[in-house]
Amino acid sequence: MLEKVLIANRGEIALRVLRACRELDIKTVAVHSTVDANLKHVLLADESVCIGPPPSPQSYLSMPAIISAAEVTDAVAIHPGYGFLSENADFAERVEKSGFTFIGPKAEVIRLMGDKVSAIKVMKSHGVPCVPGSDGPLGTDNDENLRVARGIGYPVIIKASGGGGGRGMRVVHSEGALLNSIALTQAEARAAFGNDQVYMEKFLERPRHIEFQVLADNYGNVVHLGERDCSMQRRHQKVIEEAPAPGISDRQRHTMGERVVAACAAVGYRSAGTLEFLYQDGEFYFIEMNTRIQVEHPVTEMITGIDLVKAQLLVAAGEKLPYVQKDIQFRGHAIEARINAEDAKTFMPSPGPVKLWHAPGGPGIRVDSHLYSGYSVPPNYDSLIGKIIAYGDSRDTAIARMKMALAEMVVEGIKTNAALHREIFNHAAFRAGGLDIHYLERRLGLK
Ligand code: MV4
Repeated sequence: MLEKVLIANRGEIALRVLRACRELDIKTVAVHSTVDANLKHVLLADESVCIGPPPSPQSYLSMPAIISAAEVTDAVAIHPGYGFLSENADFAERVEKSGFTFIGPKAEVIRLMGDKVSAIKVMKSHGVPCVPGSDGPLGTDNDENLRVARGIGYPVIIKASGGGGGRGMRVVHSEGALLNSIALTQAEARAAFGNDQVYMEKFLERPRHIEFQVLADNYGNVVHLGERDCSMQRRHQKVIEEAPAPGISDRQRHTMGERVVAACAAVGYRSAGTLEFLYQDGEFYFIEMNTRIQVEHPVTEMITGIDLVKAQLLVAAGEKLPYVQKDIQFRGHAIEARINAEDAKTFMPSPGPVKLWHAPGGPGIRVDSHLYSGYSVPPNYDSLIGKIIAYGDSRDTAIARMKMALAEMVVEGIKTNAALHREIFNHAAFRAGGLDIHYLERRLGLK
């Protein structure tokens, strides 16, 4: 087993990784910026190292600071969590070249998936359905680009190959706007990602966002853990996620699962990963792959009974997956509400001292949060302060439990988005399930 793991992250996910390490008797090193010395996982870790000032580029994004911290503490492996350096192929490579284990996929696979054009190409070639599109990067031939768009049919979307997660894209509704839109997206992509490669897809107007979780070891064994519906989002920030996705049949899950597993096996995938799809009119379309543990991983854990972070640690230690696909059973329904330190109406961040934190509980309620009374939320980072995960034998039970949990939770001193959640979970349209990715923004717009 790994002897000592450095946790290259902060907040709730750093605490989640620390807890998984503790279960496996792995020693932990927390790294933190100067404003983060009082983070819960820093106080609990076996050792901690201050790696720099509050701005992320000088601390949580500083590769030399993190690798030096691993060196001085004799850590053997680094868990990157999500965000920060988690999908940085150069970081994964430097970690491994420095003699540590990177808890994630191989650097070359992170790089392959980081380039959306190559990710789509490899997925498509292994039978994963993709959005009708340019099947590769757009070239400089205007007539050819006009032909490609005409073939797909308007509206189309131009996306940066180096983008992802909502960055670097532009919808084009008619032929007159195409060439200018391509040029603008290229210019933005060059400035933002240092890579002006763009591609074209049919723009789906009312899709749901459904993603498949995979888990793989170092020996070619890959399983899928079903799907999550992440359609409830605002400005590309997910608000609520659930598993399974409402209305997806066992048959569809099985078919899609087989395909994503085959594709991941073919690229030599390792660790936890997520394939993002758009789902519209009964069809799945792959759009990108995330090569990290995700914020919403707990809903999958709740319906499968598999601890994804422990699994990441075990496969990083060289263990084989202890299960094959037929051992994976899906049971019940889980929903996650992301609790942010922000105004529930304006979404303005609300950092500051937490005067009182009272976590909800009871049957089927899991709370992943680093909050404690007396903790102060710094203004420098993401506003996620915790996640409530409600599990039940049915979606209705999970929702009922979530409503109780939201009513029970107390956070004093800072504002949170709990009131937004209380409203959503009481709303008939949400209770019916299967809403598209624009629903929340449309509805917030009406108020
Ligand atoms: C799309 C799309 C419609 N059609 N691609 C946004 C984030 C990035 N992961 C891909 N995104 C989209 N790609 C085609 N061909 C709509 C979106 C999209 C979206 C996707 C998932 C979750 C939220 C979204 C919000 C706006 C747009």
